[in-house]
Amino acid sequence: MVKLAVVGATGLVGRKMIELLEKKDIPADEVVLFSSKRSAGLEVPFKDRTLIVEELTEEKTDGGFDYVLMSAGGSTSQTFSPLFERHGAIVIDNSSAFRMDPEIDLVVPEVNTPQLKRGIIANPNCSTIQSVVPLKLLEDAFGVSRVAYTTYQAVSGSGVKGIEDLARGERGEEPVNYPHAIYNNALPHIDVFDEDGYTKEEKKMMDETRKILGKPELDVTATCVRVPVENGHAVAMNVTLNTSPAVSQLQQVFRDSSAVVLQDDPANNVYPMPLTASGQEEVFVGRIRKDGSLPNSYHVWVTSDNLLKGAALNAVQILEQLLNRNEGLE
Ligand code: 11C
Repeated sequence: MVKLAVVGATGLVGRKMIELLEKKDIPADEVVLFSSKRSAGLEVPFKDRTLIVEELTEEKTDGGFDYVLMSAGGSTSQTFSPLFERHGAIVIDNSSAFRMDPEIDLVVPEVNTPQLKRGIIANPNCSTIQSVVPLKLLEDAFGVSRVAYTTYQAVSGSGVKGIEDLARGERGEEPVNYPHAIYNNALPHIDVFDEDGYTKEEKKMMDETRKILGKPELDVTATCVRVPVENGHAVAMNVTLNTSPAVSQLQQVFRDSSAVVLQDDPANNVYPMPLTASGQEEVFVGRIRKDGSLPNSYHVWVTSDNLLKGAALNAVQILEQLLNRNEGLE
């Protein structure tokens, strides 16, 4: 008997989580949907029934849940994830609230497995997830000593508010969510600026990459940019390896792996794009070439659906990992 909760069930990521639970036929005997008071009462079709979204309160965390998929923002997670944990659930949290806590696992199933010192597992930032999947393959094959990221991030990463601002711009209206128009523009500004000039999004990519790969000394830097794309993040990675393999060897590593899809035939205009990644579950890699300006260095272009592999799908894959592990114990 598995009892599952989805918190933030009416948000962009929460809705994708519910779709994936159904699509992947996750063996949950009971599913309870939670939201804030504002969205409580909404009806959500799930399998052969209709679920009514409930307001999450402290008392309801004691509902006998085995697993909780949490996508309700940092402050809600800070309050409710430890309560669910205390009542015996394992929480898979999509917020940044616990990611860098040394006791908390930060998991991408293709890369690492949870140690479960705590009953909270953090789901990484979307642009980090799609980057570490190909990086781990390069790390295992050649060793990675440095990575510089430049991101091209879709407005859906900001939730419905971001999509609304893009639509406002198309209609010639002023933005509400972003400090400048996103339509016909590119903003080198995601999340707030730190004192050293980096944004929190850039820091997340740097810190989370080191933690997930288990390489605290890895040289990582990032520039994160919001672009007027509705859905699907792209990341230009400049990677320095420990050796100097041929480009064809990198391509072969990606071709041989089920964790990524290689799309690298520029002569025929084949390369990963947000438009073709959107709605898909995979991480796509291409435009692989040597960077002659630095020893052992390569360019790798990566796209993925930021709401799926970048958020809801990765969380559901962590849940599948846990359920399979429990099955193995029986
Ligand atoms: C964005 N990456 O595109 C962000 C969204 O820490 O999970 C996800 C923020 C996070 O704006």
